Amino acid sequence: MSSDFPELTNDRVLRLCRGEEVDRTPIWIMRQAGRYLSEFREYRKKHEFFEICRNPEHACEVTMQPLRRFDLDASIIFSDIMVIPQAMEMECVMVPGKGPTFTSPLDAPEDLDKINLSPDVNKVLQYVYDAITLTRKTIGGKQPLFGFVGAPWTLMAYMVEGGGSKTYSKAKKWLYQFPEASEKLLDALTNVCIDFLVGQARAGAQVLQVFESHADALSPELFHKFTLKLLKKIATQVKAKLGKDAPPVSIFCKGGHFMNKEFVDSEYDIIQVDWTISREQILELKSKVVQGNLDPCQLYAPKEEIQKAAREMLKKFEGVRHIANLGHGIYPDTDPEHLRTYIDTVHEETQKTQA
Ligand code: 1CP
Repeated sequence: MSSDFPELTNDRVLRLCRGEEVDRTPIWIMRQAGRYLSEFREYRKKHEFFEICRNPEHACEVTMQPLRRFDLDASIIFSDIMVIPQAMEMECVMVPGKGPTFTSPLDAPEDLDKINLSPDVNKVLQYVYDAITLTRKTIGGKQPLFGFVGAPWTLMAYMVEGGGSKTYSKAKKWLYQFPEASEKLLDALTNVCIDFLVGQARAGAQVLQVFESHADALSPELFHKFTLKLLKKIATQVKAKLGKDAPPVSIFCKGGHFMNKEFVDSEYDIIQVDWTISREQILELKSKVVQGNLDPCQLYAPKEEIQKAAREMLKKFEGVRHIANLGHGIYPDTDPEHLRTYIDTVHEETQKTQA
């Protein structure tokens, strides 16, 4: 499979994961393809969001957009975490100004009978694999390509809430009121995540990231009871199924301070952290590659402030194998030139001069 792909010339991210030296700190940006780019907004005028996801040429084009603009060290396939609930036969549409919205969210345990808990993702989500294969060829080895999934709890939260929520109280109600049905759904989602990540790696993804974007809604008790073992299982099974060809796997528990260190003892290679954690907490993760963590709102500041903040962030990660990123996705009203300042500062500050 991989012999058909161009040779990877920028392997900084993969070198870090192997524990090798790098000439500068690599950087990529969560949601680097998206609405803050005028070329993306133009593209979106012509094509509906999920139409872009489902068409490999479109998905490839928008994945390439930030790579043409900035000196990035990784790319991430253009898709969305909602493709898994869609594969499970739940209708999810992108509502302008609101985000992904489910037409019939899960209301009660009986609703689990109305969805497909074990879809054949290799068939239904083949379009993502095709997008990955085409995009990796198109990138031509200039950056490695990330594949990704939404983690089971985060997906369940959207499937029950029907969309974004401030409190996730409906989804948490399931955990407290219907623990068995919740476990049934979370287990099913875990199996789908595993199959889908394995498929993405076979299609050409060179790193895999698991997004637990709503970790912050969980108490330590709920986290331990419902999700930690599933998140660990995802990494273990993906690695077991792929054997020596397994790419590095990354975990992001947004807002989950107490959770990060649970992954030190796991098969994850990279731990992504948000902007709220301290140097002490970063150092606890030192045996892994740590990815993050500038506050995306920092990019609203004047350029000199961004440079200063980037330098301070780099200091927080000193002595740690570090992939620079933001602490969450870039916001749509960010000035792309401010992002450029961040990217270039990370490179300039960390570039090792040749002896
Ligand atoms: O470059 C890239 O990163 C683009 C690919 C990408 C990824 C990795 C998109 C495109 N979405 C995602 C992941 C994703 N989607 C996550 C995990 C990361 C995170 O926490 O940000 C989540 C939670 C979603 C769900 C989602 N999709 C939301 C949030 C909803 C909410 O209120 O909680 C939104 C607004 C979307 C839409 C979306 N996905 C991606 C883009 C570019 C957009 C904007 C929509 C548009 O163009 O109309």
